[in-house]
Amino acid sequence: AYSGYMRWSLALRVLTLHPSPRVWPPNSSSSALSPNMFWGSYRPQLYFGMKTRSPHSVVTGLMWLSQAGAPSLRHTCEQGDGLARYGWLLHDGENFGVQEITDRGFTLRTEFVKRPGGDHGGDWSWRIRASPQASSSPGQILSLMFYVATDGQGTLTPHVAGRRHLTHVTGESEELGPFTLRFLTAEGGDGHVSYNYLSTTCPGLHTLTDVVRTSLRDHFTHPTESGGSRGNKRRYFGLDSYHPPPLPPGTPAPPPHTQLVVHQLTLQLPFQAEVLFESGSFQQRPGQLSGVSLGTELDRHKTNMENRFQSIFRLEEKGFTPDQVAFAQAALSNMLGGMGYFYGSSVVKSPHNAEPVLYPAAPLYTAVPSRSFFPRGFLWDEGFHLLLIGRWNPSLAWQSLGHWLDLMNADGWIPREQILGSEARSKVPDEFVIQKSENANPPTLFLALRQLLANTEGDEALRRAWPRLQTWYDWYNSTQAGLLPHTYRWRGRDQDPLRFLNPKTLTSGLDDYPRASHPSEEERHVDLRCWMALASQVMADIAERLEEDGGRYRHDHNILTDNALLDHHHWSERLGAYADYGNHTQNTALEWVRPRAAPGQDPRSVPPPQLIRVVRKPPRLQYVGALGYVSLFPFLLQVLDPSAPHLGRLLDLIRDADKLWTPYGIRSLSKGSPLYLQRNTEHDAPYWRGPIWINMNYLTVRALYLYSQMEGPHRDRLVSLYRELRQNLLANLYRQYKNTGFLWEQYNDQTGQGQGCFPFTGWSSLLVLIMAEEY
Ligand code: 6A9
Repeated sequence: AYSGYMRWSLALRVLTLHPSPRVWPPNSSSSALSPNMFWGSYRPQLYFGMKTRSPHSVVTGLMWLSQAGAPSLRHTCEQGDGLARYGWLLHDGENFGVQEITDRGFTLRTEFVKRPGGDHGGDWSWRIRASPQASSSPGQILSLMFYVATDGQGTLTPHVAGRRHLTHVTGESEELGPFTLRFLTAEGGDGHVSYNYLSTTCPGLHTLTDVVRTSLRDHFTHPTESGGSRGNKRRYFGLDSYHPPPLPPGTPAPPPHTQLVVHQLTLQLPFQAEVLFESGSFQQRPGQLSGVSLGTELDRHKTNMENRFQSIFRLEEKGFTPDQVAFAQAALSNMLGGMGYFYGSSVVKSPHNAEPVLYPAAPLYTAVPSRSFFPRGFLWDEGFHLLLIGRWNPSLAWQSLGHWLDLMNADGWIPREQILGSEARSKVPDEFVIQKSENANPPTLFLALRQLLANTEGDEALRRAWPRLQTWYDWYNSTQAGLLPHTYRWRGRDQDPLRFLNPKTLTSGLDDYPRASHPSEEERHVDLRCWMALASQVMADIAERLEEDGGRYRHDHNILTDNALLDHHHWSERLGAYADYGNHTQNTALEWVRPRAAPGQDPRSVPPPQLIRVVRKPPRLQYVGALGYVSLFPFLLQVLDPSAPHLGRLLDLIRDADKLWTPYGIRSLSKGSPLYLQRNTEHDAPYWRGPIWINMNYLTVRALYLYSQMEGPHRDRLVSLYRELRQNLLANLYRQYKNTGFLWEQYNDQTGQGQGCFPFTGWSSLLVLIMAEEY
């Protein structure tokens, strides 16, 4: 609509970061200002690895390779690896972590602990214990590969004893200064260790697995006592040398971006290996952090964490068994151990640019929903994550929250999914990379903020965040407004009406949850309205805390919580619940349609049949007849008055097993809803159309609890529903974790079984707060 100068200045605004001082200035994560948080397991996409919170960190990691059967190299967390279980048992987000990984026939225990000192983030040590499972055949041989790699800056020097034994690596980088990485002699095995190493360069961190894989040769032999008749030697796959794939003639070789040094040790199970990182500026080192002293440090941190966990969540007092407490500790630990530090640019599309363009490069310290499948930041997921993280350590929550707000542009937009850096990019198919500048995502950071306001620890960050929060709030109000005053509409719904049974609304976070069948300007979305009611309240509270003028936020809040107006816009008497409104028909279906050959056309050139949507009855403006999570929002976010007549009716729907209630939690869409468990396309299985999601169940359980504390006619019912739902959720999550080894993305509403991706230790970990009754 705009032309020339106007258009380009709008295009530029999209790519311009918000001009107010950042909540976390660029150096705030540096070793100088935040030494104890400099190193960490900030590569959650790996089974085990560490880096620093700096843009182009030197990285370290572990790969392993079982020498039994077909070789399969493990490095990045992959569902396809088929590991029986893996995850952090303990991880305090700051000092140490203990993880257990069950592969085929053996278990790896990976532990790290940090030791502050010097000017560059201090030292750390790793201990890897590899043990055979009782059932596995004796004499199994395993290789561990420890590596260190640069990301465009710094140098590494391998130190090799004999032919192939890498004993240590010295190096230096901008942010680490000089350092040494030592590989101590492994203990255990049957006394024989075979060594290999690799020192090479490659185009970037995203190629590490490939480089190592293609450097393996199986002509090495490992001496064993039980090796059988052939001279007690066994062939194994070892690192040999890396030969980059041939380039087409005339193509210049890409400049080496990454230097990679790998130490491989091969030995019989069980054994234990230690790796030590020593910072050059650490002057008064009280001895090596290895062996007994490493064990002592790990124990000290474990005890600290267990005590702190006990005092914060008090699960023993609530009658949980030690095993259930360990389950909760693992859930929290996976949330914390899933925190990553990413750096890079989003790829952004705006209405003012024909082509996608790069957003400014920036850092993001954030938790991730899933280490295997989505190891990156998602805006609305993070608001839920921070509810748990903030209870454990408000400072970590503030650091993440500030990083997210610092990604805001001058208009007030924050890209929803953060795919930053080459490692993150390599995990995402191209079509999912682009972020659109008109698209929102629920402002759940306000949920987190409301909780963080309970103490004053973050007040300085809050003050810096204030201008950004104001712009953010305005962005929702100006870009996601509905046609009528005080109504809202998610932008960015799928536009192609032929392709989808019901066009998706990815921006709402509820993806394929049914909305109006025909997206239009008349639409209004009740979930977004309730999110904005929450936002207005938190904005007013923050203004008060900062002694700023919050009048307009209070004003908005009063209107958005006016129950008569809410009912007027969103109560559907026919549905008996709150609803979206829009151009809608219930009478749609997917059908196979075979295009007809034109007269005289060769029948073989007619395109194959297509599954498309057919509309049997034309849409009209009306409430959308979908009953599910969206129908509950005024209750979930406490917009509804405790004495509202509709409250009782929502409780009926919640408790009705033919509608939302299951023995495992509240399902996303009523059994009686037309789109219940319906696919959206041939390839799109139902997602938010029946399964149980834990973020929404957390909000439900919490709402039941909060309303049960208020004066009102339904208190007894609220109390009993609260108890029942809490019990159902916890029993099922615990059972699934025990049976499958993982927490999952969603849970089947018929069986309670975990489904979707795993491990999913994002909002599913909110179970800890449900156990602790922290709402
Ligand atoms: C697809 C495939 C390797 C979908 O938890 C993150 C989000 C939620 O924010 C959202 O509410 N998940 C939920 O409906 C996962 C989204 C994953 C999209 C990436 C690319 C990568 O394949």
